[in-house]
Amino acid sequence: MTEYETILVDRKGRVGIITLNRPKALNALNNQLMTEVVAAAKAFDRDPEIGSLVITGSEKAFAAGADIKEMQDNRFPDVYLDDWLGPWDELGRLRKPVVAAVAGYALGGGCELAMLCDILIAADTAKFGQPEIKLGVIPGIGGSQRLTRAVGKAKAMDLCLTGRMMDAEEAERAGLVSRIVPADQLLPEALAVAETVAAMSLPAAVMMKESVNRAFETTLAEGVRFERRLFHAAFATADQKEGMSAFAEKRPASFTNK
Ligand code: CO8
Repeated sequence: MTEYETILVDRKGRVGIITLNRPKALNALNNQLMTEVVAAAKAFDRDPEIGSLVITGSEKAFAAGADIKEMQDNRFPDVYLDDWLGPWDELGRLRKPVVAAVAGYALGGGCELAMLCDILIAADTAKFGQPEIKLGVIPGIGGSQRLTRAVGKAKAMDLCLTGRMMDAEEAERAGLVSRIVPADQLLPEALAVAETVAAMSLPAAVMMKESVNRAFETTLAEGVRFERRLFHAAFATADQKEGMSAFAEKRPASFTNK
């Protein structure tokens, strides 16, 4: 397996696990970490033995945002011409489902990274926020867009304009988080969810992810049309035949991802 310095990479069955690992900086997202997370995630995405991913951090911090010390001297022409942070968008283009397992701080880029994932599971210790305004900037990898779609304008404006943090309960009520678990159950729960997803037909899971994501990008009518085309296409897979035969024969399905 490739050597990384700012993340740990592991696999459990068909689940690829990426753990952010810059404990001294509360997993602040520097350029090296960005490059490594994107490379590791894309490698899992290409790996036929992997069906889903988990991205997690430490007990204290999922990630406390972009690395402020690294970026403080950035200049506009350089970051603009380099398309700085552009690689993060590649996480949003992963085909396989990604579970974010968030404990502690998920601030700024950390909250944005969690929102780039598909299922967000929070420990009861999680704290979410977009505090960029306190630094004189705004979010840079989709925070103002994805947070608004997730929690609505009122709460997004509240969080982004004041820079305050919200706890896991508030995040779940607002629709950012899909479930909250006790902190010591976070990784087992996230892995169980990822394993459940990875045991499904991979083509169906990828279609499902693509179809749900389409809801954020298009009109209802277009989204329903898109879903209908993929639904029809699912009948071209061996897994559809297997899934429905297994139901009729009252046995568990055994998918081949074909
Ligand atoms: N960048 C760099 N270093 C950090 C960051 C950060 N974002 N957060 C924490 N650290 C470092 C601290 O400097 C400190 O280092 P040292 O020991 O060398 O002084 C160490 O981590 C521990 O931090 P604290 O001592 O501050 O720990 P506390 O428990 O007292 O406080 C907090 C924890 C509240 C999380 C506090 O560290 C904090 O406020 N951090 C900054 C949070 C923040 O403003 N995040 C937003 C950053 S801007 C951003 O994300 C822009 C998004 C644009 C794109 C994103 C691309 C990835």
